[in-house]
Amino acid sequence: MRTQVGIIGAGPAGLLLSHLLHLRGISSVVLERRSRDYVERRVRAGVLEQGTVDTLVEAGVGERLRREGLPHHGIELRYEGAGHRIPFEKLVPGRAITVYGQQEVVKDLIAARLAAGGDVRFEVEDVALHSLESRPYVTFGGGQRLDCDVIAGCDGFHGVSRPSIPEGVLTVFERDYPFAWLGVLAAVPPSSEELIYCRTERGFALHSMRSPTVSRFYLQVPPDATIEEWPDERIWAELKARLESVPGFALTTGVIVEKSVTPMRSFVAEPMQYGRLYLAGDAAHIVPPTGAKGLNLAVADVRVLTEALARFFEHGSSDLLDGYSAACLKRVWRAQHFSWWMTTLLHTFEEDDAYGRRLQLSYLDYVTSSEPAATTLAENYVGLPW
Ligand code: RFL
Ligand code: PHB
Repeated sequence: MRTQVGIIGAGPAGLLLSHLLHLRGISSVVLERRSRDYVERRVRAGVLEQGTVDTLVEAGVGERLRREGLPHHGIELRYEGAGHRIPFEKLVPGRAITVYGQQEVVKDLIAARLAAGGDVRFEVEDVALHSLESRPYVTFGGGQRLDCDVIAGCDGFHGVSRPSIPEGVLTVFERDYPFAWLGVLAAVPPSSEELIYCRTERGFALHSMRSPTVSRFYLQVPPDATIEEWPDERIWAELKARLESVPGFALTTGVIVEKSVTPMRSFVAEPMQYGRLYLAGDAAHIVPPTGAKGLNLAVADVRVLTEALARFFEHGSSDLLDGYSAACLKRVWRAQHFSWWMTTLLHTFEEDDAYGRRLQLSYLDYVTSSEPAATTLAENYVGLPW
């Protein structure tokens, strides 16, 4: 088999890349380890930056997103018994975020690829990358071979692409946090119109949503926490203890339909390319989800890669491809800083002394009272221009 771009992974990065390349007349084959059902059900991100929404709409895969996505013009920071709104419409006029589940984006992209006759293969085993310096190819599924001009490693943090790069090429920058997030999807109407980022002495809590009838919550938990330790009653009690910290706020409880524990980590591998292999999305970098940036960064990478590949295939010039990593890393590092900053601002750190807590509260007071400080948060949150 032969294609122009062999894409490893059918997450948002791989699927969007395949779709954007198709629009530019460039062929690709997507190889995904999991089943279609699995990737369409995997509950993850929910906050799309304006630029991500625009990208999906312009690419013709935003019809349902426009109909069902929930535009948000602010978020609440809640701490010390009070809520403080960060008003995007005032601080960053004309820019907002849209709440729309990642798995809905994935469903829309898979449907678009299949409708256009795209080659997306699920449940593909034993993917291995070869000859990355020139004439790259991919082997998989007991003896099958895919020859390509270029390979796009879009297989997430635990994929095979990044580890296929020879030792000594990549420099890794990382930070682990001494906590994890317990994510919960519940069939209950949201108790707030906007997202609530809540700092308490018991730990961080986030109230998000998916639709007028489905809510999404996250709780800061110990790094080794397990689902078994968190029966539904305990989750609701803890969410109430953290979120019901302002007068008059009552959390609607009900049926929990999904829960999972996610480690919190910051990670960047540089450069994001080696020979004819280009990494995009979580395969190259991870942010803690507090800044809601991971999916948006994956989309930003893929936009840059599409332009670079279009130039390569249309004009035979590899100048944009050569500069791919450098072009992406500026945005990547901005998002790294923002996500680290939101995380350290809002979580409790066990080793924290009273001094550290005072610093957090002082910065929260600053962000919620100074317009320039609030604008810094707002413009990073809604997403800096491409
Ligand atoms: P993905 O989505 O991990 O997709 C990679 C795909 O590659 C497949 N794969 C393989 N296929 C073939 N062979 C192999 N050897 C393979 N190994 C892996 C995998 O099965 C998978 O289908 O990476 P991608 O496309 O780069 O997308 C990145 C996003 O998924 C991620 O950054 C976001 O989910 C992060 N994130 C958030 N991002 C936001 O922008 N806004 C948010 O609000 C937000 N909230 C979150 C999040 C991530 C979370 N978790 C669970 C990590 C909330 C949470 C809780
Ligand atoms: C979500 O709705 O899943 C979500 C929202 C905001 C975040 C992270 C996740 O910062």
